[in-house]
Amino acid sequence: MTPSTLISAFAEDVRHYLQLSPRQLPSMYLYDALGSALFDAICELPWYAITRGEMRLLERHRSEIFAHLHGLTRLVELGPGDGRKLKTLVEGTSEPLIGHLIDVSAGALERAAHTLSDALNLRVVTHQAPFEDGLDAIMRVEDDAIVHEESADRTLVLFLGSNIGNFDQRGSAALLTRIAASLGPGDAFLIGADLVKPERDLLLAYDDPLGVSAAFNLNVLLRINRELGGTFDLRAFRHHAEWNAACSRMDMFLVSTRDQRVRVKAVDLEFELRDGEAIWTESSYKYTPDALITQLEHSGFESMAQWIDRDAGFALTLARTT
Ligand code: AVI
Repeated sequence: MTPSTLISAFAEDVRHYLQLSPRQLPSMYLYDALGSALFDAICELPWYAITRGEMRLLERHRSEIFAHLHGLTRLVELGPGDGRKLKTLVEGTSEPLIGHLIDVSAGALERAAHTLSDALNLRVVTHQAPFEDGLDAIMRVEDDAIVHEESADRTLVLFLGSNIGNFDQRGSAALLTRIAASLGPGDAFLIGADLVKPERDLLLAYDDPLGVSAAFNLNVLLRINRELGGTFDLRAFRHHAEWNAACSRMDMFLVSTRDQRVRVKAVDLEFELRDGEAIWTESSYKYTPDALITQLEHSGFESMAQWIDRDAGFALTLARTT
């Protein structure tokens, strides 16, 4: 996808989602350069335990993970973030590996590739693409290799950081099924998922006392103003996070603090927001360990092992295709 295609997809989505009821903005647009930096800051907060919990699990269990995967030559990470998780994992083996990184953001790929540049046993290849397209492209080439070289190379797909949490039930089922379908016999999948925990912990994680989560959320309005000629007054919105127990998810909103009129010039959109009206910007689904395994099983995987960090309430699950 070229940068101009990405911008017009952003414009199209802003126009479409802001006119829904309730108004929404897809969470993927939270991650411009500033949004990504604010998300990195969230990961350092004492109240947001996902990143630390997952790093502990990767460090503790990486040898075991590799012991399950004979003939592994290829790692494919969907959304590698800053690259530190993959680096921590590959430090658990001295075998030479190829690491394919897939992300829509060129900046994120550059950053991850830089972090991984001193992992001596890993050759990094980046793919600026949506997850499914990138994965298909990589596995097509792999198919060629198998046909032409009769190689038995194995692939491990990584989907870490509880990124699965930002997909709704339908979206996550579709993505997991697609991943399973793209893999061959003997290939594997490692997924990190945040677990259901006490509501007060979740509220602190998504509405922290330092206001970093609020800045992360509000930044999407700043982005619309800058890239699409929006007229959002950031001071007239507040961040709100709440636990939706029925759906097992945290929801984030930007709530208008007065009656106001907003324009987004690039898409010729103008609308009224009432005092208290909310724009829904993200959902973060929380799993139980069993629910995650069940979802994997419904998507064409069987679970091989699961490790849980009780302090963070976080699970890493290794699965293979059935
Ligand atoms: C990237 N994703 C897994 C984060 C989450 O926890 O859902 C994004 C995030 N939103 C607010 N804080 C962090």
